[in-house]
This record gives sequence, structure tokens and C-alpha cells, in this order.
Amino acid sequence: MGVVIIDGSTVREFVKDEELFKRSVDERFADLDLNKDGVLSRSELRKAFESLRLIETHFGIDVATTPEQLTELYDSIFNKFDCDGSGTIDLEEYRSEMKKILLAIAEGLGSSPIQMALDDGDDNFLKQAADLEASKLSSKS
Ligand SMILES: [Ca+2]
Repeated sequence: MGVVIIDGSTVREFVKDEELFKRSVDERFADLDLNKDGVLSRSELRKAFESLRLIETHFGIDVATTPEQLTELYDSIFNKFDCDGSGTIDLEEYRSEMKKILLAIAEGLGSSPIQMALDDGDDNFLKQAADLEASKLSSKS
């Protein structure tokens, strides 16, 4: 268990680093694509959000309590990702929506840093953003 400190610029730098951002988003996409058909289905995306706990931890949305409400919530997320309404999410759609989400998180954080507790095995985007900042700081000194 460790603690990282991030603020809006940490997240923004990560998104701006196109190569790193693409690589980590693409890796995550491949992990989520459980049946390896190259696109994310509704249930694959839902699993992703459940495991990330993005909704509870970063958007401050009241966590829906009934299964029906949860399904509605995940449906609306899915529809946001699925820009062309094809019923699946391709890599391009995933990249562009993750970028929007992370920039929205960055906006929400602003310049007031927050502490984020991480388990050792955690490898989410915010942790990677913090790692990137740490590596830049250490290469400067
Ligand atoms: Ca799939």
C-alpha cells in the first residue's frame, strides 16, 4: 500500500504524453477485451468500471444502490463511449473517451493536490500519471 499525490497538472501531463497515454490505454483496452474480438461489449466495459471504481472514487456520484440503477448507470456510460452507436466500443472510441474522462478528472482536481491510496498491485491511469511525474522530477535533479 502506497500513497501518491496528484493534482490536475499531473493528470494533464499524462494525457499530453501521447505515446505513454496511448500505450497504457491500449494495454488496458486489450486487458478489458476478454474475448479478444477487438471491441468492448457492454459487459466488458461494465467489468472495467467495476474494477476501476472510477465512479465511486472520482466522480463523487452517489453510488447507485439497486441493480436496476446500476445497469442504467453503466448503460449510460456505455452509450457515451459508443459514439457511433454500433453497440460495441472500438479502440478509437475508448481512447477518446478515456482522454475526456481523465481531462475531466484533471479539471476537477484543479491545482489542489489530493492523496490517493494505492494497493501494490494497482496499475490504474492515475497511478501511471503520478509515476510519470515522479520520473520527470527525478530526471531533472
Ligand atoms: Ca470484446
